[in-house]
Amino acid sequence: MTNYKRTLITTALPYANGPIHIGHLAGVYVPADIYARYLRLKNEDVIMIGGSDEHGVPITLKAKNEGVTPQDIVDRYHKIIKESFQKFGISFDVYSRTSSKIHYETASEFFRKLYDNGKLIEKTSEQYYDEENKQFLADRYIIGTCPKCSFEKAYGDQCEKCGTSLSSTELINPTSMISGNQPVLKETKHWYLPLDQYENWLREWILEGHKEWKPNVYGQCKSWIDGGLQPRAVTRDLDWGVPVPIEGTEGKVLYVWFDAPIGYISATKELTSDWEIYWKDPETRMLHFIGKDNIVFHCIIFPSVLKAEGTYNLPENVPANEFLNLENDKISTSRNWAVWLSEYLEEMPGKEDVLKYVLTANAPENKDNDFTWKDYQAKNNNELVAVLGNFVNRALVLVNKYFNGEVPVAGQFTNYDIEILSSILNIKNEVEKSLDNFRFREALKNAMDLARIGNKYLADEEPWKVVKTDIERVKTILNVCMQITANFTICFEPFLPFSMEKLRGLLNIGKMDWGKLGSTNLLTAGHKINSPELLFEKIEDETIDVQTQKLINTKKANKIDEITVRPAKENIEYDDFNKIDIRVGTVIEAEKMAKTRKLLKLKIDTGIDKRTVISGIAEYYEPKDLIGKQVSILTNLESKNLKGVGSQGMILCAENADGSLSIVSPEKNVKNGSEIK
Ligand code: B3M
Ligand code: ZN
Repeated sequence: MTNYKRTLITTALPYANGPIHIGHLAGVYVPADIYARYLRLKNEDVIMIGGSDEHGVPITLKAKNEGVTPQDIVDRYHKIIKESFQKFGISFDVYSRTSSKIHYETASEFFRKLYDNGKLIEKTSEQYYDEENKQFLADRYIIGTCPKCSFEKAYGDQCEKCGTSLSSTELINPTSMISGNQPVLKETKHWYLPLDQYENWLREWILEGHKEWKPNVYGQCKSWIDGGLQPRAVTRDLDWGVPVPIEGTEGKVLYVWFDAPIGYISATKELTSDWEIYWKDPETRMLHFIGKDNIVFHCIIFPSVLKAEGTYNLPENVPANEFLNLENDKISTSRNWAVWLSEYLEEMPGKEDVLKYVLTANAPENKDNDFTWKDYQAKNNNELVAVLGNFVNRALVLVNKYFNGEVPVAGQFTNYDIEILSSILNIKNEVEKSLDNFRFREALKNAMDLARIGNKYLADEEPWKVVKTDIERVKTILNVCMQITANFTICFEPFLPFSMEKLRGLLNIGKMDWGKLGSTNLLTAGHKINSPELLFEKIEDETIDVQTQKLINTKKANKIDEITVRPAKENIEYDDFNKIDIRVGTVIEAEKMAKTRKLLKLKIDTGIDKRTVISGIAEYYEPKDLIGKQVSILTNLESKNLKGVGSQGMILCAENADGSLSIVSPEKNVKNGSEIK
């Protein structure tokens, strides 16, 4: 669409059941924000919509686990998410929520219109029901054995082990997560959108009409359409959500994926009474920014809903991204494997733009990509500091030093000067071309080329040497450098808004339109700038080590969580147990056994005697830390020869998931020789 009057940008509504992490940012919010800021700089009519998705089973499940209400959960996370987006500088025009009154009205009206116009079909089917709790079970409320891979904790809609999507009736030994009982099948009535009837239209609209969509998006649409579409239920038996607006449907709500995209409309209503021109005027261009797991909902299902309603625009493009991994592992909320935005903002204050930069430079645009803290550090130090920051700093320092902070007058330009100045316009064109095609990492790279050109120019011209012989020439060189610097404030504004605000402060100038980018006279001679300050700071290893250590701790904690507890052993008689003689003793000597990695030689005062015990705990305990420590010792074990030393007994240890050992000691000090029973 080349002739559009305005743009409506929607960003996927994050579930309000957890905070935002870098995967969300890289996939959706950073690119959407860059794009919105770019259009605003061009003075285009644009609005960017966001909000929390507050319905759905993940929220009710979390509430149940914590023993609070779903409303408590969404109130908590909506606040956290909204605040961290705001601090991070994601420039939503409105950040709404789907539990709002306006959304309930909008979603119910929408459903009602489809229902009244006969666009939905009514169908009764058998679904799992928990008789103890008297409720139908959403797919996520049922676990059982995966028929494909035999994983015992597969969900009713998907096995997270092998990735197969399932329907709950396929599970072997289905169990209700609410009562723990086996659910029964019971008839229930629901409303369906007959997607099969939209298949031909979708084929034409997307597969014929939108070949320009990103290959990952187009490809997914094609495989869904080619695979044949089935009617899709748009209601659920659940007590949290927008109630189905039909008489006699108690206990039924709209399916979360039916109401959530309508949340974009509700949010627009909340923003402006002119909402209809953004949704219905054919000269409005609608763009959905989403992650790849949301493609089918935004390209197939929601457009079919809009088409069924009949008066709304369809999306013009859906620039969905692939996934971002973290240190070579899939980001996961349940495993706490993420960099959380709220924590980042606290632990790395003033580094909002650094994260935006790294996430854009590494954006998972065409394939999954990886975030690592080492790379974060390298991009900050080698690019933001050494290229962009370095040029700006040198230019500002020299103007302050030689010309008292006044932009000098340019004299006769050399060919090289002219070449440099005209490259700004070339770069503008490149950045535009990339942004217009949603290629954000390429756009950022193009913008960085301007900083590279500037650095090379300074290195070639060496004004700090020329100053000794030709001050007039230095004036020209630094005038050129100041024009480049002023152009940065436009060119980098969409990507690094906080830093460019700071740079404008240093240059003592206001915000300028995108149209001015490329101008070689943004700063007139004599304009007074402020004293220089660093735009970006080097990030030291220690800072990065803190972050990587956090991830190492998470890995450890997860490993311990994953421990599979061995089944109980067979019962024994008390008399059998009574044969075992376990005493409390104190370590009185400890040393490493020569030529072994694992063994310590201990002398234990058992209260009965003082004896030598060889124990395989050398990797987990320092000998000196053991002296004086009370341990549990199995005393009547047949003595054993280990590496030529007799061991009279065994120190009892608990074995961790990672195989490490932890000595079992009495909780309070007791007399040596006390029996453990
Ligand atoms: N809440 C799913 C997600 O976070 C969902 C997006 C809704 S967009 C209307 O992946
Ligand atoms: Zn499986």
